[in-house]
Amino acid sequence: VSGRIHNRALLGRVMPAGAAAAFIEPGSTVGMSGFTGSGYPKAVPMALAHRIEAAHASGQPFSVKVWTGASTGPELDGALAQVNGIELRLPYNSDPVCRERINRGEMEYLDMHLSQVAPMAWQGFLGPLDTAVIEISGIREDGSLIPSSSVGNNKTWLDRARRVILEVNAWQNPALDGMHDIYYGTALPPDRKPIMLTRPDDRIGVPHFRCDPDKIVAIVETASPDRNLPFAPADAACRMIAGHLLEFLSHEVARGRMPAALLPLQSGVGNIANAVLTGLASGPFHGMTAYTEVIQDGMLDLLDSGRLLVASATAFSLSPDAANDLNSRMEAFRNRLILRPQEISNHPELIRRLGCIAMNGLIEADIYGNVNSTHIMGSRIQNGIGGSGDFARNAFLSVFMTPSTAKGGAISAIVPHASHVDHITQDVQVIVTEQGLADLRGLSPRRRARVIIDRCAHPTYRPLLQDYFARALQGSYGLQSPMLLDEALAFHQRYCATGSMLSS
Ligand code: 0RQ
Repeated sequence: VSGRIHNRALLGRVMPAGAAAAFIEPGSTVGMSGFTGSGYPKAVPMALAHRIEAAHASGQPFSVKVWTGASTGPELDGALAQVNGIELRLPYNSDPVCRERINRGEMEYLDMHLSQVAPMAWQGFLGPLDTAVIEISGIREDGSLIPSSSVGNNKTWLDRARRVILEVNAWQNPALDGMHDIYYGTALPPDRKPIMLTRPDDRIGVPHFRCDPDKIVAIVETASPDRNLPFAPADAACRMIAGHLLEFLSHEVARGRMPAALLPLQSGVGNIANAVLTGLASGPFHGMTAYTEVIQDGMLDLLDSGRLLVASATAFSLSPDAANDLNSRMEAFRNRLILRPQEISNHPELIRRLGCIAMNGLIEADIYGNVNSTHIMGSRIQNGIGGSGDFARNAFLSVFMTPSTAKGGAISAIVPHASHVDHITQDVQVIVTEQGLADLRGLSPRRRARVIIDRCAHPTYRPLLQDYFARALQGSYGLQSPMLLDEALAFHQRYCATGSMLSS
């Protein structure tokens, strides 16, 4: 026993993962903790996967619907998808086994704005929640729960589920206690009240989850690390993207359009977003804050550099080295990091009030600035929209970043027409590639097209895009956003047919 369970009555409910997983019925809905590879349950989902596998081997159907905060880890999404145990998954996934199943049409996937998941669960749109499986770092004497390395939708799953299974993970640092801010003031319309958070470091809630002890049917003790992939070292393209963006932000400060400490930063997932944060650590800005979803390696570097004063998020998303580093120095960071429920970290009201600078990755952007963050060639899901929509629409400044090409140059990230749209042109103010930065604010669609093609497209694709745009100006049905209907997706068609968007 880890000594992390201080409530005597609940000590009696400790059991092995297999016994806990037996509470989960075929066809039921399970709300799991976990957000970008942290704070997800690690033992019960594996035990459930074994149960499912055994059921399938004896010819019994067995699958569950899985709701989470965002992506989790191989012991959850990977293990359950491997045995074909997930009927429906929401709201964000980056697991490769799940991705394959989704793209083969074997798994339903509901890709949702992360801020909307908890409210929709409360509204009842998603159906009933049977079981919550939540990783925590401890149970207090009074039965309240100490959250672990992500908060995500845990508060909502604990409140809404008929029964609760807890995983108490002794790997999680005890110094996490006190870092969380769980807000219990949300309500459904017409009873919603303003959320009184006006600075990224405001605390508006309590440090622990409440949970009706009668609903807790099982507690499983674990001691396993969060599993995350290391970030790739920043390559030349990443560094150039970061350089263009830092130069632009300096310019905005010089023009008096932003304070010298910038505005609260939001940074998405992925290598480029991480490289921008690393760049900021040696840039000219001091006294920065972050109001974001995930704390990745670059955010810790920024805190270490002293440039970033405080970061508010819903989860850590760290490489194994950074996770170990943070774990060894958690005390030092405790007062500068706040983890909140994702409906608060991503709340449109708060993002708009604080005036965040949103910085997210993209799959492709079209010449008018519509952004596709999720689908390859219009139909294959990569990850999901995640929180990018929550932030892009409501931010003070919405920036999207990408290398100008993918797959060794066979794909242009700038295309005549986006094959799928997650962020409409009105929600996209700046696009950055290693080629340059397009400031789209105040520009009409035709002007946007010229700037995006000239500043962001790769030189190999620029003439093709210029040629398309010139002909669209001649042959389009209307001239607000010129388009050749029979050619708009020709880049994508060519890639699917030949493996390259370049014409032969
Ligand atoms: O695939 O690994 O097979 O080579 O997409 O691309 O260039 O490594 O970039 O890691 O920054 O991810 C949009 C996916 C970018 C991410 C996306 C392929 C590319 C590679 C990854 P391989 P990179 P990144 C906060 C905000 C949506 C959610 C979001 C994302 C892989 O940023 O998921 O913003 N965003 N959340 O080869 C074909 C293209 C491609 C392409 C990239 N045009 N065509 N493949 N790739 N562009 C966090 C949360 O919400 C939780």
